[in-house]
Amino acid sequence: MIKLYGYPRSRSTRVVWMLEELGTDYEFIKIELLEGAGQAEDYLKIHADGKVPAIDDDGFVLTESAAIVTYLGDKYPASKLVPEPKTQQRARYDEWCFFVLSELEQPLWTVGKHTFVFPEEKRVPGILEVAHWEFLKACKVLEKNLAGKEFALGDDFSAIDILIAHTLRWADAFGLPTGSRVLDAYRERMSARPSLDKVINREAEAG
Ligand SMILES: N[C@@H](CCC(=O)N[C@@H](CS)C(=O)NCC(=O)O)C(=O)O
Repeated sequence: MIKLYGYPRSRSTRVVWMLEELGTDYEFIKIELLEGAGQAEDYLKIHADGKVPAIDDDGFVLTESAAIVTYLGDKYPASKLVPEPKTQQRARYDEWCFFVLSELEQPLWTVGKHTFVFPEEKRVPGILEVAHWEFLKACKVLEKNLAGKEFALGDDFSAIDILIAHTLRWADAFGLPTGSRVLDAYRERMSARPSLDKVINREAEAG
């Protein structure tokens, strides 16, 4: 059974969401990040930087949320949650993945780091305004791409919707408006998926 090392309402939520969409069994192992468990010697053997998520699939250890979600989609091709490798649709999926991680998440995480993640002496308040501006720029691009579409890749839900919607839900939780009705409606549509209730329950069980 796949082991997922995670922490509720973190980037490991993306992997929990994917596993719930797949309907496969998995073990959720909570890493008590706030108590420093990420830096424990044993956990550093799994994730060299002591972060979540990480998975252990029968001895194969993988980190990075987008890489894990994609790996799981490839492992269960019948789910059609990740387009087949070596196709144009897969290239489109990859394009979205890189966009989410490098353009959309990056300024959002800058806001997170400089408001509640970093120790106070490392926070630079002046960066918040420029990070929000950058986030809104990325939102505009996303809006153009999502306009008139039910899902990011067209008519069917896919793993990229998990990555985008999770990031938009994070922005909402951080109190950062997207400034876009299209994006807000998309986020709410994705949030209404039954799998997300299961994600919330599974994370709540972990404490
Ligand atoms: N790019 C990584 C980022 C992982 C990451 O930063 N995880 C955070 C939780 S959302 C973490 O574990 N932070 C603990 C730390 O920085 O020590 C991914 O997408 O998996």
